[in-house]
Parts: sequence; C-alpha cells; structure tokens
Amino acid sequence: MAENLSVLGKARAEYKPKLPKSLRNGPLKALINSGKATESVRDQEKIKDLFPNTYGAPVLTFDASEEKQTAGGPLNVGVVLSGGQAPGGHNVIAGIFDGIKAVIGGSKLYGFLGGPSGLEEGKYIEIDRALMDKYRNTGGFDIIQSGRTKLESTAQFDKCIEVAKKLDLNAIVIIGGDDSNTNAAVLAEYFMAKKVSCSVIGCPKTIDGDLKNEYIETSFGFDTAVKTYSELIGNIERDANSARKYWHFIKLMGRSASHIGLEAALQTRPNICLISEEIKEKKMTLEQVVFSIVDIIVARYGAGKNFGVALIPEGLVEFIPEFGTLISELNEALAHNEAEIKNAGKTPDMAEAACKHISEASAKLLKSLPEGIQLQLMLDRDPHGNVQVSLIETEKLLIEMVAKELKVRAFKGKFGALSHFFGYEGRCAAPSNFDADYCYSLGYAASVLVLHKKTGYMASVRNLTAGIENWTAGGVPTTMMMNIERRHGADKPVIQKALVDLNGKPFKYFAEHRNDWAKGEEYLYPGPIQYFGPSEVCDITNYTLMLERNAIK
Ligand code: FBP
Repeated sequence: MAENLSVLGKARAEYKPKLPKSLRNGPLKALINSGKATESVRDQEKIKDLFPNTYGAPVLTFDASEEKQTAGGPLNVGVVLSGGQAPGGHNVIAGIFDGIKAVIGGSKLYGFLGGPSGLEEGKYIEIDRALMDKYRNTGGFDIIQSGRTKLESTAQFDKCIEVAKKLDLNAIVIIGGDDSNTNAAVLAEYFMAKKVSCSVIGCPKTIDGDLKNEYIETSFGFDTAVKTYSELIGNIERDANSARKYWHFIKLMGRSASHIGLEAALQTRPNICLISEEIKEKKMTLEQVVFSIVDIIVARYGAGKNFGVALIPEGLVEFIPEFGTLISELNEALAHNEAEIKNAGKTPDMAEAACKHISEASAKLLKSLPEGIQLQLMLDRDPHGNVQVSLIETEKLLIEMVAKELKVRAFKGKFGALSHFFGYEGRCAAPSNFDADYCYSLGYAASVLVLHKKTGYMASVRNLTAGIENWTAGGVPTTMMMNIERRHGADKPVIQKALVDLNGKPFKYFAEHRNDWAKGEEYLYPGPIQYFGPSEVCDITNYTLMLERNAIK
C-alpha cells in the first residue's frame, strides 16, 4: 500500500486537472491581451497615491497562440500560502510548478514555510517533482504550511528583498484571501519602487467566498468547503427529522460575509438561516434576531414539530449594529490600550477596563453579555486587526437567549438545543473536481504572468459555469479591487470584501423559499462530494456561482 494514501487518495492522485484552452499548449503558447487602464473600486485618488508604480495597470486575458514564444532563462519562483486553509491550495502550487517547468525544465519552485513569515525570514524548501506529486489533488496546506503574519513594515519588505535576491527570484506568488492579496499588492509596489526585478502575483483563496468581483468569479476552496458542510448539515437534518426532539444550532465559518451560510441553506433547505448582511440592512437588534428565531420555534411546536435546524453565520455579531459598534470601539480600545485592558485581571475586570474607552451604550451591551462572550470579544485581534469571530460562540449565545425568551413566552414544550460549529471540518477537505481544476488553472495562469514579468496582479480564471472548454484565464491588477478601510485604528488600503448582495439571485432565491422551509421539512441531503462518476454529479459547482452567473434560474 502506498505510504500515507487512502484508497481514495491513491485514485485521486491520478486525477489530471483540466485547463482552459488558452493554457493547454503551455505558457509559451499563451498570448497576452491587455485591456484599458483601470481604476480602484473606491477612493481612487488615495489608492493611486499609495500605489504610484502599479496603479492603473490593464486587465490581462490569455489566448491560445500557435506561435511559441522564446523561453529566456529558467524561472525561479517562490510561493507562499497565507491565511486560513482552503481546499485546492496544493493544486495552485502544482499549476505553478507544471507551468514554470513547461517554460523551461531548469526552472525552480521554492515554497516559503509557514506563510508570509517564511518569506520574511527566508525559511523555504525547494519543491521538486517527487514532493509535488505527493500533494496533487489533496486538501490542506501542509506541503509548506500557512500562517497569518502581515507583511506591512518596510523592515519586513527589505528582508523579503534580501531573500528574493539570494534565491534570484523572478517572482513570488502569494496565495491568500483579501488581506493577504492586499499584502501582495503592497509588496509588489515596494519592489517596483526599489527597482527589484521580482514580480509579486496573488491568487484568490478563501473558503469565505468574499474575495470576488467581476473578474474574480469565486475564491478557491469555497466550493469544496460548503459542499463538506452541506453534507454534514444534511445528515443533521435527517437526524433531526428522525428523532424529532432537538433544535440544532449550527454556526458556519465565514469571518465576515454569510456566503457559506447562504450556499449551505440553498444546498440543504434548513428551517432557519440567518444572513448577517440582511440583519445589518434591517438594523436588527440582537433581541429582534432572537425573537425571529423564537417565532419559528413556537410556530413549529404549534404544528407538532418541536425540532429543527438553524444555520448561523460566524460573522453575525459584527453585523448586528449594536455589536458592530461595540466591536469596532473595542478594536480601537485594544489598539491603543491593550496592556491596560489585558492586564486588568479576570474577565469582569478586563471588561471594566475596556468600558473606560468605549461609549456608554457599548459598555452596557458588553456588561450584559455572558462572561464567556465578553472574553471572546476582547481576545487578540488577528494580525490584520480583525476580531476572531471563529472563537466567539454565537451559536451558544443564541441558544441561551432563545431559551430565556421561550420562558418569557411560557413555551409549553421542552427546548432541546444542540450547538455545532462547522469550520475547520471543511477547510482541508480534498478539493472537489471544480476546485481541483480551478486551482490548477489559477496556478498555471500565475506562471504565465510570471513569464511575462507582470507584477501587482492576481491570477484570474473566468466563465466558470460555462464548462471548462469555455473557461478563460488572465490577470487582474490588484489595486483595481481596493478601497480605504479602518484597520487597527488607522486608515489602510484593502481589497474590498464582497458581502452577500441582498439584490443578488442567491439571496433572492433563499428569501422566496425560506418561509416554506421554516414550516416544513423540505430538507435536502446533498451527501458527500463525489470525485468519480457522471460529470453532472462530479463536476457541478455550487448554487451561488450558478445563480450569480445566470447558469440556473
Ligand atoms: P482566510 O480569510 O484567511 O481565508 O480565512 C478565513 C477563515 O477560515 C474564516 O472563515 C475564519 O474565521 C478564520 O479563517 C479562522 O482563522 P484561524 O484559522 O486563524 O482560526
């Protein structure tokens, strides 16, 4: 038996990811077309000032050409996996590996270890064919691991320059989410300003699905992660429908946007699914959110159905306006008075210390919360200044508050609630065929951008619902996706997050059907991801992408 490979793993190792037509004859036969000069999505003047060398670059698309370009010398490329794991990362690396080797055999791929810190500290391995072959079509980021170090100071950038020079790098490819791709763009700009001839290219990764726009149709990993969660939710729905005695409160990962929750709802049709963006839009208080859940529980009980399934997006608390204000005030308070708050003692003392630096209303809200949640709200921010919502037990907070409200309403039934959190269960799943192909294509597209010395770009593969025959590949200037946001108590250029569009088709479909799903048991049981079998089963993407691209009605 092959070492470390399950029966499926062995079969999966043989899978040959598909490429868009423009890349099938190799990077040397991919012709680049340049579009018009571009602008950032917002704050154009400020972004232009911050990125004088890379701002305004055109969108690039590749075409298959008959003519073969000359290779020049071997390409040396370094790759970084940054941020949370997402299925398909290994295939992006495989795409870069195969791409640069197809340019010229002597090209080398270095993997920086443990995320951006590996690049800064010059910790790397050379990825050779034997190593690469062990990881093709597998989930996880374990080939070189990941990390969340933020590269932002000139001292860090200078260290990256030393490493790039030492390894004689033609390019660094940073595979990450919105924050990591922002870092990549800042690094690209710095290299240009310092006349360092090493490109910096990004790749759109995140299970959260919030790094998307006209040119980046989806971030990789979303498809596989949601399918994995949907399998589990479907299993729970069937259990709930069999036992008929529990309410399952399931929190789903997705730091900010509710794309994962929404897609899981489309795949499984639960009785309740909260969408953070809608709650914010309607300016709902926590109490109103709780009441909306209680109304459904009471109505189902009245119909003899004292059970159900509720999906809760991980980022919910930040979208409830009163909580959003509390969190941003705590962000500022922690950014400027961290030692005072952290050293105050136990949770109530920390809260007391924090309350000195926040508004009266926020202080009142903080103190009204269970101690566990108070502490979770004051935990360290991630290196990008975000509150770590995966550590806030919103599902338990909601259960507690729903139970209280049911008492107030003299609920006759027994409220048997169970909490779940699905996040880490899906981030390293073996990539679906879609993610395997998409990731490999993104990596291959990155190798073409490297070959053409393009910098400050994100690899892009589009037309994803039209069948792989019609997929197109290219590069999008990262500055084009940027705006200015408040982070760590300061204004920073960042890639604009794509939240759930309440006028978009995925939300509208959900909104049209949710009342029926609340009352009945219209559950769907999607079952596990299929890797082998008919194309209509194995190669389908997800409802979000299909509805957004008008591939289904
Ligand atoms: P990225 O934005 O880096 O892709 O990570 C997203 C995510 O998976 C979120 O959904 C989650 O809140 C967070 O990572 C968890 O972070 P950590 O892996 O550090 O626990």
